[in-house]
This record gives sequence, C-alpha cells and structure tokens, in this order.
Amino acid sequence: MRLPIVTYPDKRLKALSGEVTVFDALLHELLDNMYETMIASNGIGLAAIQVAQPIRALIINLPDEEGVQHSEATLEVINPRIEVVEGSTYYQEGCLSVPGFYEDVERHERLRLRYQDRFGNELLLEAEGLLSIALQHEMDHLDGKLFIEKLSYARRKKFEKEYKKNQKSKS
Ligand code: QAP
Ligand code: CO
Repeated sequence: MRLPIVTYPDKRLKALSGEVTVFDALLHELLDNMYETMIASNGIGLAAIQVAQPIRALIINLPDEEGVQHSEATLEVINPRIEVVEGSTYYQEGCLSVPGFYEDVERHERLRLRYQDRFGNELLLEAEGLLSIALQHEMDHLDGKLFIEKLSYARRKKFEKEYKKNQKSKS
C-alpha cells in the first residue's frame, strides 16, 4: 500500500524518532509499504518519519549501473548507530519531502554503522560513495533534520526563494 509522504514545512519532519523495540509483522508491513511508496515516487531512500511514523527505521535502494532498482537490493536499516566516519565529500542531494529542490551538501565520505534488520538481528556495515551519503541523509531524518538545514546561508536563501515562488504558482 502506498502511503502519503509528509513534505516540508510539516512540523512532523522535525520529530526525534524513537528506537524500534518490537520486530513484528506490523514493522514488516510498514517497511514493505515504505518500499512501495519510495519506488512509486522515484526515490532511492526513505525514512519512516517521511510517512508519519516516528521510529528509527529507513530504507535505501540504489540503482545498479544500468539505472535499474532491484527490490532484492533494498537495504533496511533499523536503529542505526554510526561508529566511525572518515573523509568528506559533496553530493547534490534531493529529498522526497522537499520535492523539486536539489543542492550540494557536505557529508562524510565513509562510515561504519551498526544497525538491526527487520528481524532484530545486529549487523555491521561499512559504506562509501552514494550509499554512505544516502545513509547519512536518511539518518538525519531520524533526528528531525532535513538536508536544507545543512546548506550555507546563501544556498538556504536560494531555497526559501524557490519555495515561496513554487507556493505562489500553486495558489
Ligand atoms: C535521499 O532522496 C538521498 O525532489 C533520497 O521531485 C539524496 O530519494 C540519497 C526525489 C541524495 C542519496 C543522495 C526528489 C524524487 C527523490 C525529488 C530521494 C523529486 C522526486 C529523492
Ligand atoms: Co530525505
């Protein structure tokens, strides 16, 4: 089932999401619905809070070399904790909760992460490149942070201006 996506400036996006303690069928159904919602919206990553569920769960599905997204390639990350970070990199990010706006954001180049899967199993992941960036973007959602809050003053102003312009053209 497709779920409605919460978009900026909805205050719910600022919520601090809580730890997942129960790894039951309800959680699995949410993760499946998040996947359907993300793919239908042309996304590569989605955090639970973006579908109004304030829990520490996120999914990522990066396209392969041919640009195809395979459902088996979906990474489900519950209760992530960053252990080590290294380097710095820039990437032009977007967000399903901030549709139509893209801007360069600075992130760690590599990271090591501990997290749980949908069954509660503890896992360790080392990531670099786009996966590392996507993980940091989605983990920020768990703490109520959007990528636009990481922009320089000038770029944030550019966002505000574009956002206001889009609002006017809607009414
Ligand atoms: C987060 O972002 C991310 O504005 C996932 O009109 C960002 O899936 C991970 C999207 C950068 C890695 C690098 C955005 C779709 C999707 C839009 C997304 C839009 C349609 C964003
Ligand atoms: Co996002």
